[in-house]
Amino acid sequence: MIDLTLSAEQIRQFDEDGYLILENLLDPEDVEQILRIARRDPQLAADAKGNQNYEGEGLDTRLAYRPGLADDVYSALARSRRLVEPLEQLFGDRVRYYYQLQMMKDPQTGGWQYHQDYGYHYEQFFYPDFASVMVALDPATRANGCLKVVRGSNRLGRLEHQSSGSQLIADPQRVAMALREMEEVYCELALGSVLYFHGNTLHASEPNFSLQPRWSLIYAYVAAANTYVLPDWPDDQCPLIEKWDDSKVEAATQRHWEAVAATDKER
Ligand SMILES: O=C(O)CCC(=O)C(=O)O
Repeated sequence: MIDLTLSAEQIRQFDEDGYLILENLLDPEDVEQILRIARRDPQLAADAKGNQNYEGEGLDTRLAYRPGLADDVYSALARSRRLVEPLEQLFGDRVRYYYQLQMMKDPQTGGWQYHQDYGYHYEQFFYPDFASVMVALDPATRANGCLKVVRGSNRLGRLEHQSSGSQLIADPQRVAMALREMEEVYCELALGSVLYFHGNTLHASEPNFSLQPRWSLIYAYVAAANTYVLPDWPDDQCPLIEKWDDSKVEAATQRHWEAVAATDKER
């Protein structure tokens, strides 16, 4: 069984820098299979929409947002101990799942302006014990618009956010200041690598002007002890994660693969 224990240095890095990349956390072949499913998945194609994450002119950002856990490979991965166990150590707590975002960043599609994910979800959660976990389904490079983060911006607290096209952006004056004071880091990810970033880490991505797609899965989680601000939040929307081992994730992958293959035959 893979040892998922983080070092004290990795935990310190996440606390100070606001992000952590774990290389080889997933098996690249498993990731390739998830991408194969995603590319043929009629439900995903139906859920995909274009966001205008810009004012005026720009390229649309293609994504699917999904609340709740389903019986599919994406939700199986969300429960995988490979993803969740490191996060438990970063939170120092058990983990509740919140939502998933599938980014389908094909060539000539757009990115995101600087924001904090807790900037979006401050109304739901009292504490910023919120993290996003990005799984690269294609290698993510600077050329195909990988995520960029501002190192240490998690320590700024939650910034004011305002609308810009389809998205909320962090106060542009504060972002400019952060970029003067702190380092902007392009998070290139190989297949199998996973990026963890704190809910207050400023992050953005540039459009994909390359010929290579950059698909990814982004899962949002909160620490189990976080407090819902909204009254009576139903537990099924933010369930406490029961971790799955590799064999359960593999079985879900196989089921989903057979389902998309059967749909292909019906067409
Ligand atoms: O994947 C990207 O390009 C950016 C995604 C993002 O900013 C987000 O999920 O909050």
